[in-house]
Amino acid sequence: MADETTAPDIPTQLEALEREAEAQLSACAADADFNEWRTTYLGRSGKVTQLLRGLGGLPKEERPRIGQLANTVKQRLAAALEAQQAQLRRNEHAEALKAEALDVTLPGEPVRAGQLHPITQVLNEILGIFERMGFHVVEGPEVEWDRYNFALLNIPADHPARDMWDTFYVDAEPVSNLGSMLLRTHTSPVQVRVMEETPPPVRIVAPGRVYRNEATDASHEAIFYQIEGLAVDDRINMGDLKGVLTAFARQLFGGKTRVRFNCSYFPFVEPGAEVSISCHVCSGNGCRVCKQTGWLEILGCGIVHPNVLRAVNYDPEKYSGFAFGLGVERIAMLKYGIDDIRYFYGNDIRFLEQFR
Ligand code: FA5
Repeated sequence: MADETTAPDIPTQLEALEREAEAQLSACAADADFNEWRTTYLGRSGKVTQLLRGLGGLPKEERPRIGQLANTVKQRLAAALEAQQAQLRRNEHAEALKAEALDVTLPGEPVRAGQLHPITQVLNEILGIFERMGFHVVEGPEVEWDRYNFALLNIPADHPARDMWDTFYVDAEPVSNLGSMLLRTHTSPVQVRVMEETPPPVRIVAPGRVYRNEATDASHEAIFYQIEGLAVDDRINMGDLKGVLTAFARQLFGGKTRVRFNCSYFPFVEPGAEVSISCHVCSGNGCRVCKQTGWLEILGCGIVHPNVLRAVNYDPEKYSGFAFGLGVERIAMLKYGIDDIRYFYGNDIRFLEQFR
């Protein structure tokens, strides 16, 4: 019978099919290949199943053996598929790891370190100079009362100097002995606050932000920094003021700097002066920075007015003092040859980075 003669071929065919399937499997490299392979060999109408269709023609007693053989082949192929897929996953994982591998010998990305703002740097430098001369650093409020910003500094309500120091007022009811609440126009109120609290001798510098109701231009900001200085003791005179400020200017701008005192007017000092330094760019010969004058103005100063001393219950017959107030941005501009104050607060990193 035909079926009888084909029966011994089934195991041989199974073996050949298994070898073919294994060869094909080893060439599979992606999920799609595996799916196709599974359909071709193990699917419901795959090659193994098709071969088993011949089982029906086998003698009855042969069928279980051949059927079992076929099942074993199927199981082996299924196991081979799983193993091959797992191997592929491992290879992919290893490749991914390799791709992500970090070469620790490569130079690192530089960390962008921050820095102090140029105004903070100059402010610290100025304070350091005065601290080494024995001045203490103190601070006062930026939101002030009329009393401290003006009245106790010998600037009564109708004084014309108020126009020069016009400011921004806080929308609050004036308080009887303090007056209106405002943003301070200078650091001079700190003088008064310190003297109110401390008996002489006093030697302080007071840095801080001040506010003015004015249009900005190359040398004016509406918000800027000042440093106030105050020394009160018995027998303090103009010579002390000149000595301290000359020493300060030479430390900041160089030992050859010449210092000039011109008469000036501030209601809270008498006499008052404006201090200029010889231009450090042209050594006083005249250039663009000093507008050909050879001199650069750096601050206002003077001998504390007796009215201010009286207002804080200091006896002007016994004590005297000097005071000064400088603009930090203006000093920084002179020190670094910057021709527009607005660079400081323009937040342009290319400008700020130059002060590392
Ligand atoms: C005053 O503010 C006085 N309180 C200074 C003083 C203190 C005099 C103690 C006597 C005794 P003045 O308004 O001139 O003075 O300002 C002082 C400094 O602040 C100026 O020399 C200048 O360097 C700076 N400054 C003034 N206005 C501006 C502004 N709008 N922008 C930037 N800096 C300014």
